[in-house]
Amino acid sequence: MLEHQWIMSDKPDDDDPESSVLVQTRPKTKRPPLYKVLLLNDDYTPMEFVVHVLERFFSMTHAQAFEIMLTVHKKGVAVVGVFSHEIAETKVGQVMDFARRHQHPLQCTMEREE
Ligand code: TYC
Repeated sequence: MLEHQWIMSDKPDDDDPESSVLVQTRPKTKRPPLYKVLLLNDDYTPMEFVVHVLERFFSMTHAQAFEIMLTVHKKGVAVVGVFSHEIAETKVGQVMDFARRHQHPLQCTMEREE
């Protein structure tokens, strides 16, 4: 993205450092990156537990949660939400902690969006 532009004087002089100036052409308001939260499949975590996790931490309806759980079960992984870095980290932590407390190997990770 072009955020600066060289403005030359009428009579450019390569030897004179003040014959051109760097000015800002528009304010730099870069949006902070977003992060995908991914849920991974495994062979041991019960389907109902995954559905409950999606309802509880990702505010999905039972039908939405069931559908996403099945996608993870069949494909191995699915994006369950897209958040700021801080919120994504919190969600991952909540899921991992909840799974560990219930002794399920469920894995949840985050990945920066392009
Ligand atoms: N594969 C698990 C089973 O058959 C269910 C499952 C779905 C586990 C999604 C993890 O993220 C997951 N019990």
